[in-house]
Amino acid sequence: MAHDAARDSKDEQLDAVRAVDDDQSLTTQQGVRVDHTDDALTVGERGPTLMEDFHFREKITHFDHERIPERVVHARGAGAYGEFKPYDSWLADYTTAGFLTDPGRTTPVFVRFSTVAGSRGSADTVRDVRGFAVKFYTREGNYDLVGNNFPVFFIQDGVKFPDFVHAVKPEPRNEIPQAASAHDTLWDFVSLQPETLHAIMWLMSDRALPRSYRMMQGFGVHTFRLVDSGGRGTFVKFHWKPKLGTHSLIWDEVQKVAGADPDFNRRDLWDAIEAGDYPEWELGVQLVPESDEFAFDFDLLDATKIIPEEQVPVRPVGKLTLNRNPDNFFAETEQIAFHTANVVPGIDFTNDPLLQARNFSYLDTQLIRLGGPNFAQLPVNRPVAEVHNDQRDGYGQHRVHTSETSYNKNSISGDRPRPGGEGAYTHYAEKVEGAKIRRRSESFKDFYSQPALFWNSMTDVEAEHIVAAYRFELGKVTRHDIRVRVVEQLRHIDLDLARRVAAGIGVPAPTETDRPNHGQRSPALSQITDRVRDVATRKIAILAADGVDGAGLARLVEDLRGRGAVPEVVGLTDGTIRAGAGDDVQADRALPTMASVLYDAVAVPCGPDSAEALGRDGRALHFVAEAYKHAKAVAAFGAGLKVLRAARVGTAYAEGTDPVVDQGVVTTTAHGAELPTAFLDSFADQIADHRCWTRRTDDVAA
Ligand code: HDE
Repeated sequence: MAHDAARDSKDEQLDAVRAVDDDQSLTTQQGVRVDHTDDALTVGERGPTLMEDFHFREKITHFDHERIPERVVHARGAGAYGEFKPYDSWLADYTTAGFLTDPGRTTPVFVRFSTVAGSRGSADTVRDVRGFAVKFYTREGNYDLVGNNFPVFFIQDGVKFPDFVHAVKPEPRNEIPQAASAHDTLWDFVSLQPETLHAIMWLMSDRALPRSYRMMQGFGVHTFRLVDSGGRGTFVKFHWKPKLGTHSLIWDEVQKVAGADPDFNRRDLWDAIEAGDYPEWELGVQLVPESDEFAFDFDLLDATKIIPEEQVPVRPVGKLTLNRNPDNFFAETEQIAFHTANVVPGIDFTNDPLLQARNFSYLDTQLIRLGGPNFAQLPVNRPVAEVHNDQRDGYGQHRVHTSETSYNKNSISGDRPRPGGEGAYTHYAEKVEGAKIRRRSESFKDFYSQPALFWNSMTDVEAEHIVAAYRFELGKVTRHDIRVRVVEQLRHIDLDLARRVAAGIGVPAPTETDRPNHGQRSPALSQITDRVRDVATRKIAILAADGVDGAGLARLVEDLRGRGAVPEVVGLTDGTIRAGAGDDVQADRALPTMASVLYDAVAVPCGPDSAEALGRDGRALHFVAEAYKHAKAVAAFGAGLKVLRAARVGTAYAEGTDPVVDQGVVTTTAHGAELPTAFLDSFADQIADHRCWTRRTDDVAA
């Protein structure tokens, strides 16, 4: 079938260039077999190394040149291959892009997720925006949708990008802090550049702490343009909605995860794909006819604004599935080169000044990162569409061009390659005229209404997290005047927000505002109001020691697996855990190498000896107590309840086999193979809830 052919051709291309390492003799780069690589060639056993040891010199020289510059922003990332398929053809009324409109087509993709501020080795779980960059290898050429997990950006004009990035990056004097926005220069910039306030509000929200790349939304951010077969344009915003819903970690947790597993998000993506739990997102679009360009109280060209979903619904287009991990991180995830100007017929730009700047920057940055103009020939960047042009030579040229000509027009090669023809990209014929000026449009100048919309749309717990985040970040700012200026800005968004933040950072609380909150809400902005409830792929720790109720544990594990969750038995050590009743159990993990922050929920099974041993172990008690503190689902059955009591977790426990659910803590006195279905259902229900926010403590809010 035609769509399989497109996919196969990408896979075949990759196969052809994939290095075959297995069962081969070691050779030099020239193909000469090497007899020995443990010792350099020396004069005698203790003598000097010889210049003529070409193997030694080649090996070391290559090693010395292994690094390429990391991305200036988005340096830390994780990627995967997959495919995109439209559900049906309705979008054909608006665009000629076949990969979005032909349900018979499966288009191969590579997606790279990333953090923005940190360097390549920084921790995954920091407070930051996440990159969500998708390369579609379409038959008409590569299309890159280089988006983020926030729908708005920090600045309106690309000329401010170096200023913004310099402000958020580690400070120039001492390169502190790494991968963190909580420092003077960022907040100095924010206080003086109010267009940042909307994206900053997102940054202070739970959106900046995704539980998983698989559980975050993606946005194209800019208003782009779809173009139909008649040349008619329609404004479009792109959205990715994760099948598993949008879920976050909490602040106390992310800081601990950064130590316990700095690769938390990268590992999560890798493990899910290896396990066959292929992450999925739905692509949706908001469409605005060109006649409605000025129908909004903000400018569609302003990338610091959203179109509220309640105003223009997100209409589903198709499904993205990630189903294959890369074979080599450097070759694929590091060398992939995205570019906002990689478009295909049917998709075009608008005059959003941020997008226009990006259309310059991404090509420019690849030249320095990938060392020359031939990076599109790297396997991960190669289109599945055929490439013919007269571009020649340059560093890293892999093609052996055989044509006698490299110019157009020519008579010698039959005027090939020749421009035009069916399917050629034609730019949308937008009419523009005006004077050359350096001036921000007046229509870009409302900096406060949309941050207020976001703030108004939060549930109480989300709002508390935002206040706590501002307090933390500004609490790290050493200059008092910067704190004061930020509170002054917040006052224009919402007086209550400004007062609550001020109270935590030693700044006098403002008493009035000249800009009252408009009171509007967009419920779609909350992660809690309208959330997807699902236990699929959630990780559950089951704490066990010798004497555990093997039959009850087996029933719990089987039940969770049946629901698509990922239970792991965490023992006091690795190895076999002897069961008091039922079968012995193999520990999947050992307590000293794991932490509750790496799991979504915790269960403590029956078995008096097991419970006794866990109840005496400080690490086990901390494990349960911390999960409780982080508002996660906790379950125990039979003697396992003792461990909850010892850890001071929960207050109302079951007194019989009927399960009791109290503040996300699920208990029953039953055990063994008779573990009631109602208990298992209740536990799954609590996990699906993501967190039990009614059990909040001040610590959690912070
Ligand atoms: Fe980027 N951005 N950006 N950016 N961006 C880069 O390109 C830039 C912006 C985004 O996984 C760089 O290859 C400018 C918005 C992602 O490889 C660089 C401006 C959005 C990625 C660059 C922006 C993004 C990048 C660094 C303001 C969300 C990672 C390395 C005009 C819609 C892609 C590279 C990957 C990467 C420039 C603003 C998202 C320097 C000048 C807005 C996801 O070219």
